[in-house]
Amino acid sequence: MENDQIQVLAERVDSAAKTVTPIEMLTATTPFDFADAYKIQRASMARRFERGEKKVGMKMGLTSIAKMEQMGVHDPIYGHLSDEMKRESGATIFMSEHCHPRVEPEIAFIMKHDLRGPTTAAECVSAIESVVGALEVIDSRYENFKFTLPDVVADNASSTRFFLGDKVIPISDIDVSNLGMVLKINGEVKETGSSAAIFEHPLKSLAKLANMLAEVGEIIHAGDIVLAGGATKAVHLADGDFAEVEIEELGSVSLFVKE
Ligand code: OOG
Ligand code: MG
Repeated sequence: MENDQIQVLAERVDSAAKTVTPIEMLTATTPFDFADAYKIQRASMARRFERGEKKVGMKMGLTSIAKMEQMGVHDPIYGHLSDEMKRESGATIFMSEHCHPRVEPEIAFIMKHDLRGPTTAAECVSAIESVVGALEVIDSRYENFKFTLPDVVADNASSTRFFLGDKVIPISDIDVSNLGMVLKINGEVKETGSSAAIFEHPLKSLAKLANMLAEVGEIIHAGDIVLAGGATKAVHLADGDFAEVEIEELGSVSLFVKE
């Protein structure tokens, strides 16, 4: 795909996010492959960075084996995180800033050193500083939250907001392989799961991200926040909701939703 076309599609998805207006899938009129989808993602992030947003990390998506099997894919996807998307636990999101937000429980790694693929889950550990619990709010810019995989990649893997818990645990003090989690909305249990659902092991997800980035000559940087991927299905959010996840060892992370 020509660069001009990449820029046109990046503008379309970026302005859908900016104006909170869902759009038709990009591939409905212009089919493209994964390589072009990531170029569109990077071009749309470049527009955000030109407006002053700062990159703070990366996220993995579709890491759940069940979800991947269901969608007939073998690889997860990744997206970019900016400071504009970052919130503290207990903060509020506004429906007016989202098309159709959903929330999912995650865990996040804070990186101590650069991490360069090819690498393995075991090798990744020494590049990590600490682990925190997280909630991610995803909000597809496509009508009805429906998309093909190249579409969702172009849309920066539906990234919109993420919330980090305040319990920061050094990686040496925690085994992240099987942390139980309970997601409640307004006190009602909506999803339960384990960090083991994140690509079988959150460290495997981190290694996979480094390996996918290596294919395009990029790395995970020291200081980056990496969201490892949703541990359960994502749950719809509506005005007035209070969402809270309780994660074994990592404590709780919460958010409010207002109009
Ligand atoms: C894509 C993003 C998925 C995750 O953790 O699986 C994601 C989507 O489902 O809209 O963030
Ligand atoms: Mg996610």
